[in-house]
Amino acid sequence: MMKMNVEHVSTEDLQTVLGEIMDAVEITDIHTHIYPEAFKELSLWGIDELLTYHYLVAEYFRFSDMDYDAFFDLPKSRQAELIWDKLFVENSPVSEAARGLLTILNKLDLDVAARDLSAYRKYFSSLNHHDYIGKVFELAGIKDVVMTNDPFDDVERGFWESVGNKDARFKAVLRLDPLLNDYKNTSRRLVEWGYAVEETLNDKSISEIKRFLTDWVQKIDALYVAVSLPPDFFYPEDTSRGRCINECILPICKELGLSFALMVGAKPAVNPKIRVAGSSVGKSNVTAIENLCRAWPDNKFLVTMLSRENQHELCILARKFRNLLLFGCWWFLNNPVIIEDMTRMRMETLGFSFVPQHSDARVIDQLIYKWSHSKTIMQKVLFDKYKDLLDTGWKLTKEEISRDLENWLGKTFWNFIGREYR
Ligand code: HDL
Ligand code: ZN
Repeated sequence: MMKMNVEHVSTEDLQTVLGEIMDAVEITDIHTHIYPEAFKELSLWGIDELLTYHYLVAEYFRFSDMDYDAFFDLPKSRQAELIWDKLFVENSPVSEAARGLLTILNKLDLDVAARDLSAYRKYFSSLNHHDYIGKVFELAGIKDVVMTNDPFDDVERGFWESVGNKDARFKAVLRLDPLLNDYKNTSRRLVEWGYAVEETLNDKSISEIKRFLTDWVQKIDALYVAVSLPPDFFYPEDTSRGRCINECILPICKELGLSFALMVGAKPAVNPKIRVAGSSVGKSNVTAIENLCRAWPDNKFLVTMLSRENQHELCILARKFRNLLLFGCWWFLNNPVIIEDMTRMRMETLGFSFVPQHSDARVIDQLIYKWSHSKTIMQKVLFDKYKDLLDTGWKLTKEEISRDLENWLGKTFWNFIGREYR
């Protein structure tokens, strides 16, 4: 066969080529908590929302002995000022969440050195919400984001039952924490909505829960079904959660061709006084995931675990089950020291067959810092891994590197969930 005169990437050019491709790749962010502007007060953006991000609220209380309720009773703008003064003026903002806010200001070409909160507020107040979303997606290199949609949240359910989502950049996911983690109280909500379920999971309840799932998957066009589970989650387990997974969720996911995302290891309300910021982390049981993947070979499982101590075992498990796709450096793992460790371990164990990151953004602007910080680390790992290849005499083309990153940051996810990669 005639040898094509293809251009190979030299070691000297590798860093530049990687940077260009990383800047150009269009990312699917597979797990976020952001909303299109049609969802009004749920669609958070701007400096005061960024400053009152629950990560920064938790960090504020590390330095303040202010009464918790007194803080939360303050207007958001005053909370923001207290956090700004404590974490950015009285102390250097070296934490990942604090540095992230400065990255956003920097990428928006604001004068970070000025430390001028009123100037930043003036800038954000001059912006148009819709246009700003486009600017953030462009700055972050994001093509589309996957939301977290909770039908049990009255405000969110109201938007789905009135305006719905018409912004193609925002994809939906059916999130089921209340159903799985608090079935007794949730069953009463389902009855209010016309689903003839009972507190006991009898056959009628099982079929009505399946009807509820089908109705909502179709209403929001869910890409997958998701749940956050505590560290003590196990499968199989003879609980309402275990039966709902076994007799409702997995059969419906199989019938509709949907993946089931399990996010395991969150300990809710460890300190309820700091509200959303009050959750913590616990080591989970990877065998639960092993049992699910083996018992349901025709179902697909997207999995992320919250404890650093679970990561290697989970990584090895992914080598055993092709219906398991690991994703992201979730929440308390989303710090550079851990992101680099996890990404290297996963790549050395799984090649490109995992989703390296998701932002978990709650405020739209956070896409900018969460992806800027992670792409820097991913590029560092990729340079080392590709250089290792070149050192063996292997040859690489730009097209191959582009292919790898397109798969890694989007196509692998879309292929796994069985949806058209645009
Ligand atoms: O349950 C989840 O999806 C978590 O990501 C929580 O939303 C958590 O509070 C969070 O925001 N993590 O980043
Ligand atoms: Zn989340």
